[in-house]
Amino acid sequence: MKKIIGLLSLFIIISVNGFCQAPPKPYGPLPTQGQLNWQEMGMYCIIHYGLDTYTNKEWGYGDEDPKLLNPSQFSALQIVAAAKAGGFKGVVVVAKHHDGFCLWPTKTTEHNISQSPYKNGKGDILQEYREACDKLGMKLGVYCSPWDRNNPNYGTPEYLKIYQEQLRELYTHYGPLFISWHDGANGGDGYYGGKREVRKIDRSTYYDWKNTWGITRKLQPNAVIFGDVGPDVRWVGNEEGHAGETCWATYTPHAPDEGKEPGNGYVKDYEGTEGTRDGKYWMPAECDVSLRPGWFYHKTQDGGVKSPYTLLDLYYKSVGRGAALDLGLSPDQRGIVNEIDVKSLTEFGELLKQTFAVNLAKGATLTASNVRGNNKAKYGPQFLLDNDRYTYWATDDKITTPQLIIDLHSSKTFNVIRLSENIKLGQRIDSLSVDAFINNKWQQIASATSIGGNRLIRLTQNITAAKLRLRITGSQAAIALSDFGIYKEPVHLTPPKIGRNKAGKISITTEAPVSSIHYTLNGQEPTLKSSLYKGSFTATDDAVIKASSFEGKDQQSETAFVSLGYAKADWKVIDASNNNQAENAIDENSHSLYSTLKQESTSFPQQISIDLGSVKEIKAFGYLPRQDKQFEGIVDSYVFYTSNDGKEWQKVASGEFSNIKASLIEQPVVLKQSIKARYFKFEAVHVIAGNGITIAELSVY
Ligand code: FUL
Repeated sequence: MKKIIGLLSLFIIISVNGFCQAPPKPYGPLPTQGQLNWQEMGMYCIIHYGLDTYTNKEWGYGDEDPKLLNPSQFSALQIVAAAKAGGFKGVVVVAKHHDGFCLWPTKTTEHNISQSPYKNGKGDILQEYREACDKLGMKLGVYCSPWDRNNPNYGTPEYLKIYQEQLRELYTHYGPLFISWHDGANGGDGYYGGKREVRKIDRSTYYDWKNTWGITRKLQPNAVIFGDVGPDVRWVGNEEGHAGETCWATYTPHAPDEGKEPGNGYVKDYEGTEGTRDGKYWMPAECDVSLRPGWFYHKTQDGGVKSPYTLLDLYYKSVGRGAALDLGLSPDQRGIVNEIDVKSLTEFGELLKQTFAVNLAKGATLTASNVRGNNKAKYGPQFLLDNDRYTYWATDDKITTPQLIIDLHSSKTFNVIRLSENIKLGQRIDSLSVDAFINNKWQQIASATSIGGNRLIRLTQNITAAKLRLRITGSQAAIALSDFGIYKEPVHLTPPKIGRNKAGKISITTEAPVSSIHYTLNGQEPTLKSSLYKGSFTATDDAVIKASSFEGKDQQSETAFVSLGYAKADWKVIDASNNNQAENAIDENSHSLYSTLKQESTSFPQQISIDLGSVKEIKAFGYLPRQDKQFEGIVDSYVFYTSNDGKEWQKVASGEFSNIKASLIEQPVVLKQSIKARYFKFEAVHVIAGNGITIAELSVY
């Protein structure tokens, strides 16, 4: 009896002291295993390669000839290796884009790779990606566009069966897949087996998403499903690669119209940027953005490849906000990732490794104001430094604003802070601050909201301190923080910015003073021996300008690279639907707008005609839409004319600016044949919203 009483009291003492303390109760919606795997990946690439690569389009119409697909060097291995060099963990292959052309030998449509000359019609690009991924230890996902501008049945229930069968084929033959990617684009018009008409569908019902997703669940149970409405991973609401500064992993999607069910392409997508605190579903964001301005390869965009530091910036704004970074790669006409792109990816990968190689907080002594049940062995702050995202420091249920002193033992210099919660227990923390002990007092150096699976805080300057303090300033429940790290991003010089004014003068500027700027006009990489920039200068038409900033002898910035079209000094508007401020369309200023929005007349088409001042050889033109995030007046369907006298016009191109709503970049149109002309006319046939047109800038190349 005595023994029993003794044991019992020991048990009570242990319980009171918390040795048996139960883990904190999960808070809110929780991630599935597939979502946890996805979160751990952090970044992957989406690969756009197909007939558009050969027609210079962003959205094929559906009538493209499969014979165009005849790459000289296609190599899935080179493409996947390029992604891997950038530190990406997988690739999402665009198996079918809106043009309906399938890169695998599907049984569902003739419009597929077997009709192309590639490997004499025996090719299977999906299979090649599967093998490349296996070889390189990368994961594979697929994007099969629901909208199909080739299929004669599109818009009928028959097509849904075809689409679902395409998914079945992909899931059955090319798994295991980590993601099934679905977008929301449905432009309406297309080839549709020769009908060349507009087809509208009800986006909330047509694809029967519930059952369609059921196919994924059955055949690829570990894959996450991405879409505007998830259900596993949501679109962040822009194609610029950034999540909101506050970004919740939970989300409740809403339809644009009250009382309706949201669907892909039918959702208040801007709400995806921040997500919803206490939203109904665990549905973290994916930030998709392409390495080049467009999703497909266009030679004219060779100068627009994002630099390693631009990618690093996007990494902080996506992965660093708990989202994933999905970077678009655009293999060129050879069927490989262009050398310019590979260089940027590789340097970005190196930069990431360098920055995050050493957690400078390792070895620190951590003292917490509260530990759950006082059970340090199980819930102590030491777990913040063990590199395991699921072991964690937890507090008692009532303690939601604890503090932690981090004694680094010696002065450390850092400029990045990393934190994460054990998301198996939900997203609990609302906000926190970090202080550093500098000049004998605590000074706040950083604060953040929505921690979740990953939170990176990039400081604007280096901090040197030996002691830090972490203050959780708001949490919905006892905290379950799993990681704390401080890192040093290498110093770098930012590349200069190259601009040209209406008078044709080129200027090269930097954000902060540098010792010198050097540039080239012949396409070569600038060195200290290249021309020294002394002030604005005039260059010949169509110049390719590359410039770098230098500090001392051994510090060089990344290269800024622009390929300028014809200078506009002699250009004049000779006619426009609204002559008021029409010159804004050709003033080399992307912020000034030519607009006909406030006019009485609302009829289309509307035009603007330009005199180039002398006869030029025109190879391409570009339309830059307004850059202020408004959609009114943005042209998505155009006709382009040229003339030698400004009276008789010849139509030389017409078409759509396909993806312009999601991606507000300059829309380049390469003419089938270059043409000599003194005048051009840009005609807007249709706009995405509003009763007039807006033009930030028109250029010819
Ligand atoms: C969008 C598409 O319309 C674009 O063309 C591109 O494929 C992008 C990744 O998704 O919805």
